[in-house]
Amino acid sequence: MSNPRRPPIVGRFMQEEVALASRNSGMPLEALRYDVTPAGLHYLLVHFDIPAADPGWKLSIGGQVSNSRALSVDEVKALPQKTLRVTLECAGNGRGQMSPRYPSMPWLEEGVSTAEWTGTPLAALLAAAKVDPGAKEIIFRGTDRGIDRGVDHDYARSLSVAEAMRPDVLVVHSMNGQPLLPQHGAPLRLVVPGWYGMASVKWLARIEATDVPFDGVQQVGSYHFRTQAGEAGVPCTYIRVNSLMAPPGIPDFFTRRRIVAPGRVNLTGRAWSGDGVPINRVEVSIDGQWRDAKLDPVAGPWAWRGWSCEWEAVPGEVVLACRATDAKGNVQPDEPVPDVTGFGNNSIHRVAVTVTGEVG
Ligand SMILES: Nc1nc2c(c(=O)[nH]1)N[C@H]1C(S)=C(S)[C@@H](COP(=O)(O)O)O[C@H]1N2
Ligand SMILES: [Mo]
Repeated sequence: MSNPRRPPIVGRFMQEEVALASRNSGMPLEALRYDVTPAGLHYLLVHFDIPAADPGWKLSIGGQVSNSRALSVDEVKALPQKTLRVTLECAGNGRGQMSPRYPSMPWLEEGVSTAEWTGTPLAALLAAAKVDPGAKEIIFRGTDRGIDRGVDHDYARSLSVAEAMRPDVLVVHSMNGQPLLPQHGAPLRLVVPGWYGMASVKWLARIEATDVPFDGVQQVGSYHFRTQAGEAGVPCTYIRVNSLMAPPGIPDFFTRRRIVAPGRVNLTGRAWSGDGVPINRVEVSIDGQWRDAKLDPVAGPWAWRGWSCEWEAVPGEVVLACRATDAKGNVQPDEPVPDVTGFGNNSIHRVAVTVTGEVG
C-alpha cells in the first residue's frame, strides 16, 4: 500500500510543463465506460490560445482551384451532412512515460477520446471549388496564432489530395449533437478519421490547394517520428494500434494505485487502431499471464472497440495489463518505441492493483 504520509518536496515543478498540463487535459480513464466520450470529458490539446469565433466567420477555399469561394458557417451546414463516430488520439499520448522526456504536453495515456462529429464531407467542398489537376496537397489553416520553434504562424497542416478526398474527412460544426465548444474548434474544424489528432485542424478558416509540398512548422518541424535529434524522421500519420483499461476499484488519491476487493471483477476497456484497421484481438495480463478478452461489437471503422474480461481477484499486489492486435497483425509493444519528441507511444497499459478485503 502507498505511504499515507506525503512529506513536502523542496523545489518547484518545471513551470512550462505544469502550464501545458493544466491548459490541456486528458480524458479521465474512468470515462472509458462511455462508447462516446461526453464533450466535457474529451481530451483537449491547444497549442496557442483558443481564438474567438467571430459571428461573421468565413471558410475560404482557394489556392490552385478554378472556383475559389468563401462560405459562411450556415452555408457549410446547408450542404449534405454526415455524422461519424471517431476516436482521436494525440500523437504525443504516452510521452510522459518516456525517459529521457521531451519538454511538451506530458500525457501519460489519457490523450484519447471518441466523439460523434457532424459536418460536410471535405470532398464535396473541394469538388465545388474545382481543384486543379496539378494540385498535390491541400493545406488547412486555423486562426490560432503563436510562435513555435521561433516561427510566428497560424496553426496549419496539409494532407495529400488523395487523403483529403477520402469520403470520411469532414469539415465539422457539431460534436455529440451540439455545436462545437470553443476549445474543440468552434465554429468549424477538420476531422480526419484514422489519423493522429494533429491532422484535425481546429478553428478552420482557410483551405488551399497547392502543388508545392507544404513546409509549415506543424508539418515539417514537428509531428515526425525521430530516433535521434536532427534527423529527418518519418511523418506521424495514422494512429498506431493501442488499448486502455478502465482502472478497476477505487484509487489512492496521490499514487492512483487501485484498491480492489477480492472476488469477481469485470475488467473493461477500449482498443483502437488507425486508418480504419479493425481490432482483432485484445489480451489481458494478470501478473504476466495473458488471456483473451471478449470483444464488443464493432462500432464503425473509426471508433474504438470495447472489450471485457472476468478476473477472480485474490488478496495481494498485482499488475494488470492489456494489449491489442489489429487486423494487419500490428500489436502493441511491451515498452515505448524510442522517440526523441515522444510521439507514437503505444506500449501496453499497466495498472497496479492492491487486492484487499479491508476495503470495499
Ligand atoms: N488550429 C489548431 N488545430 C489543432 C490543434 C491546435 O493547437 N490548433 N491541436 C491539434 C492536436 S495536436 C490535437 S491532438 C487535436 C486535439 O483535438 P481536441 O482538443 O478537440 O481533442 O487537435 C489538433 N488541431
Ligand atoms: Mo496532438
